[in-house]
Amino acid sequence: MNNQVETALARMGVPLPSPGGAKTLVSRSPIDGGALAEFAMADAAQVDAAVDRAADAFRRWRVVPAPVRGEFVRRFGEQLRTHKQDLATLVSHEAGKITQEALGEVQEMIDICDFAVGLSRQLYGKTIASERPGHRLAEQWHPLGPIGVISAFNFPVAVWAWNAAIAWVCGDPVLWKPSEKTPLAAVACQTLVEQTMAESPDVPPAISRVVIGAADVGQRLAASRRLPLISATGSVRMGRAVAQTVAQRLGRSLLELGGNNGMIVAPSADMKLAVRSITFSAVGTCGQRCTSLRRLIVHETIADDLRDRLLQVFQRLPIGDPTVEDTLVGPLIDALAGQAMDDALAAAKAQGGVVHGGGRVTRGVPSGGVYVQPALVEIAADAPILQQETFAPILYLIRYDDFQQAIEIHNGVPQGLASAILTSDVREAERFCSPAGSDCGIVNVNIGTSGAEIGGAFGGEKDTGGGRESGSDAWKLYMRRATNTVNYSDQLPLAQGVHFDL
Ligand code: UN1
Repeated sequence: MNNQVETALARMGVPLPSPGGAKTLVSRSPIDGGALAEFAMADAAQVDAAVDRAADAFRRWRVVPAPVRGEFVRRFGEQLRTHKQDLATLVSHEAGKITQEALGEVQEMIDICDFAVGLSRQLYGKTIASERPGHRLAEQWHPLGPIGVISAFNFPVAVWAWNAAIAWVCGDPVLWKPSEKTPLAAVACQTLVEQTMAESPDVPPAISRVVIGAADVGQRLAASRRLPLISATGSVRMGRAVAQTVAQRLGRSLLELGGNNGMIVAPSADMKLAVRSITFSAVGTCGQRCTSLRRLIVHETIADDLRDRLLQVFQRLPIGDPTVEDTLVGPLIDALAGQAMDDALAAAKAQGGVVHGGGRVTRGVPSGGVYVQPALVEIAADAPILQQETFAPILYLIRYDDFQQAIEIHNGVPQGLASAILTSDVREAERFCSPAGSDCGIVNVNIGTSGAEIGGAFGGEKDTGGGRESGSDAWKLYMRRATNTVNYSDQLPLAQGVHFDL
């Protein structure tokens, strides 16, 4: 195991796993392919036992006052502040993120904890004017039950935290199945939770559990009637399978799936701002965010200029070991991701695309990792490859001449997560934000597609799955609403003026 990882684990007090049982999972660093740790995979009986314990914990946790639950989340946020650097080190080594982005991911966890603490005193229900005299009509929000969280490798800790912090203040225990590629970061988070619990006697320990395993563990959670909500982040394929299983038992699912995000660059765009925002969105996290920019829809009058500026920047991007300061592009997660990138570029070429860059980087990078030169591909709007999201730094450049056509190209894909327009024309900006504009869940003006704040609701439409998590009123999905009608009179008037006289 790597020294930096060992030190970070020791500083956080993470016990090194000692896997028993037949099936184990080896976590490997995308930096050099080296093994980080080996974990036992949960079998069906262990998953069921974890669900049972979560269900028991729910009975106790749901009656703890929400502000007291918030106090626990506040302390967990403090613990994250103390270990921000350590956890970020694990994220860098296990997911391949550059230090700045790994720190940003942990900051996102801290931010959602702060948000959830405030929320714990604001789980408001409405009081509604009753049509009947002497009646009070109001709604209350109650804890929903244990929640299953299935997360992806690319945000190995933050997306769980969005769910966990909100679920906990809402009164729900959380069972977490992390990506098979990032179990170590999950175990470290669980350790920090347990340390917070040691000083919180009100908290039933089983409100937080990690269950490590492959798709069968996710499916077992999805099928469990005792988990009223499954929140899943990952591929459209995974989301479809989970959603069908959850729907079968009429459970609730919150899905955050593929992005295939687009940006329109209008003639009036600020070009300096364009180059920075496009580059961060397209190559940040090596193009492996759900929010990564994949389709650049550029007005034909500025397309050549913007292409040249981007190519210049792409050519001198520092690519390599993500833990080295100044690196801006780390490795792809694994060899399969490298293959997917190669396949997409070959398909783009076959469909008439002009490919710039996109090759492997082998010099000045650690051996054993998959390091790539980001690709820029000039291609026609109707190329079939544009319909598909590839989790790699490939930026397709499409030319447009008419603004309405640009919006149609933009919306003409199955996914609908993040979108952006760069323009100084207020009419274009507002049209993009209007009901006839972008059909995505995230619609940005003069910033890139990635890097959303936690305060807004996060998620998207169409194949992205329709879920919203993180800020705003996403908390409502983690609670059940009870509508109360209380008659404090000595009469029994019926609603809708119905007479039913005995
Ligand atoms: C994801 O890629 O699943 O908006 C989440 C962003 C981050 C979250 C991305 N705040 O890029």
